[in-house]
Amino acid sequence: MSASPKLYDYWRSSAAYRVRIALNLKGIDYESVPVSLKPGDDEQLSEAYRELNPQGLVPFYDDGVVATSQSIAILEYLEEAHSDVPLLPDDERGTAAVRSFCLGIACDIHPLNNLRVIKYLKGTLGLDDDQFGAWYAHWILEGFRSAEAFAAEHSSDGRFVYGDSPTHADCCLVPQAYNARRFDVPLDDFPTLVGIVDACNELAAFKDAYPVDPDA
Ligand SMILES: N[C@@H](CCC(=O)N[C@@H](CS)C(=O)NCC(=O)O)C(=O)O
Repeated sequence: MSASPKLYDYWRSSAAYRVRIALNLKGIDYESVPVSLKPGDDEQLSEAYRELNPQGLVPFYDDGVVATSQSIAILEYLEEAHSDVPLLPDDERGTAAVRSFCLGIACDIHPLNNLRVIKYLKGTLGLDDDQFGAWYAHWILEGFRSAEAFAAEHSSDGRFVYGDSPTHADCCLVPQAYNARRFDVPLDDFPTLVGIVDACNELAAFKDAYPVDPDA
């Protein structure tokens, strides 16, 4: 394994943000290699980056042993390769529940609001800002309704989605809530989720992963 794993990253990518949190929680030092998704830069679509990841999306992770795209695949790999700090419950039922929560966010909310979808809605289909805002909010609110019920059932004390320690579920929830707040989606109906996000954001691993614009 190389001394410094590389995370191909963009500060505001919520999928990359999931991985940054997991790396921090596990205490894995890594090098962040910026791939600018900023319209006009579009480095994710460059030939050089597509040679690495033909999907043209971030994140991409390479530690010299495994080189892979897809944040959930990366989280699962990190779990296998760095099991000293577990981010999945130690029983099958809990693990299945956490995976289900994560895929609810990663497969059923995030892809509907991703950058290329936004570009298509606003550019190709010509949605105005209000129509786009309604689309964006709809899919977050729809997904967060079941996420709220899940967290209310499974969180031990309101600090984490499942049980009393951080899991992949928190790695997925916190970035999705960041996206919601970025686009002013009201989260008043999700007190359990908001409490968890705010509690997680007090922890160093989450703070250090928080999106910071390098050009600000
Ligand atoms: N399912 C992928 C999603 C990756 C993804 O959509 N990344 C976004 C940033 S959050 C991206 O690279 N978007 C670039 C684009 O849409 O052109 C994962 O979980 O890694």
